[in-house]
Amino acid sequence: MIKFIRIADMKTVFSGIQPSGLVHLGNLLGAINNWVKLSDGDSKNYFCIVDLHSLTGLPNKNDLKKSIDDTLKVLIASGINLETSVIYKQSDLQEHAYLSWILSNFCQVGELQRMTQFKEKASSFGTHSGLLTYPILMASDILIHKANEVPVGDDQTQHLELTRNIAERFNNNYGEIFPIPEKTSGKSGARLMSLRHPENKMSKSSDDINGTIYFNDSKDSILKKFKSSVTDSENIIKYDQKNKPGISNLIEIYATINDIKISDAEKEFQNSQYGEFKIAVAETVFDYLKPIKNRFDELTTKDIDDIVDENIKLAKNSAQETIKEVEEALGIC
Ligand code: AQP
Repeated sequence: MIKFIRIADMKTVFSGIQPSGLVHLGNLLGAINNWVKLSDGDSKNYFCIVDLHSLTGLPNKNDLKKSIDDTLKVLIASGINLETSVIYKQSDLQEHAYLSWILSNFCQVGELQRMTQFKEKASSFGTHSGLLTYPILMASDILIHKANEVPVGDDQTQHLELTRNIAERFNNNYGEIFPIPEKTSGKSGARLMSLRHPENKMSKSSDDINGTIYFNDSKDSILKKFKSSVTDSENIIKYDQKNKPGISNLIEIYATINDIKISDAEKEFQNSQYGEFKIAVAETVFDYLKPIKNRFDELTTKDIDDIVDENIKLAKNSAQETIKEVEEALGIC
């Protein structure tokens, strides 16, 4: 087992997912798919269920518990290589919140108020300070493992930029403790849109669930959702995000799953009708999700408990090493 010592020049990857509902195709193609690929490379990887973040949505206790368990199972079932990767839950590691407090001193209130996600979410949930300071906790998630690379969807670009600024300010004041992390995305799939409202991103908490494909949707449901997806009246399968957001989204889904170029997907369907194309995309999605769903169903409580027990120790070791360095740098040890 390679797992899991800090080797000086080994790249570290961190990414997280909120247990704020059922994992959807956007999470899978925008993030988890890339985690699976990275986990077969030579980096050490931390993939975290960021349950403290999801508290900003004031979830119901039972929903949150179920969502944490399901998200953990999806990550394990997704095919992430557990030899090179640690999967754990954020609230099992209090070091995240501790570092977040320290880092809050390196972040301006105005920067937090300018975050697009804060503006959007503050209007739906009311403005509590968790929504405002959430990006500092995200910075601490990334920096606690000294991550060099953060594979996330495009919606997280602004938060990652803030993390980089926070790390630079800390380093400028207290010495080179943190690497400055880079955002990475796959070739495509970094921003999947709702099938019903292609101007909005596909999301767990969307009002219209028919616009979101969940990892455990049945074949019937997937077909229905794609058949009723919003497109345009041209009947030309061409990628044009501005004028044809619906059909472009379907092309993107097809190309990402098949790992082909957008132009090759366009060529493949140049003589097809929208109806035919929608069914082809739906079938591709079903075939992609099927093994994940099967592995999810097969996982036993013992499998999961064993993975959780081993992984939390590894994550804790890494976090405690960083905290020790940070405390020494600050003079609070
Ligand atoms: N539509 C998307 N397309 C591509 N990537 C996406 N991600 C989320 N939506 C899309 C990426 O999935 C990872 C985990 O996301 P998250 O659950 O932590 O963040 P989120 O943006 O809050 O996800 P949702 O589904 O939209 O949840 P709600 O509705 O609760 O806000 C991240 O890498 C994200 O970029």
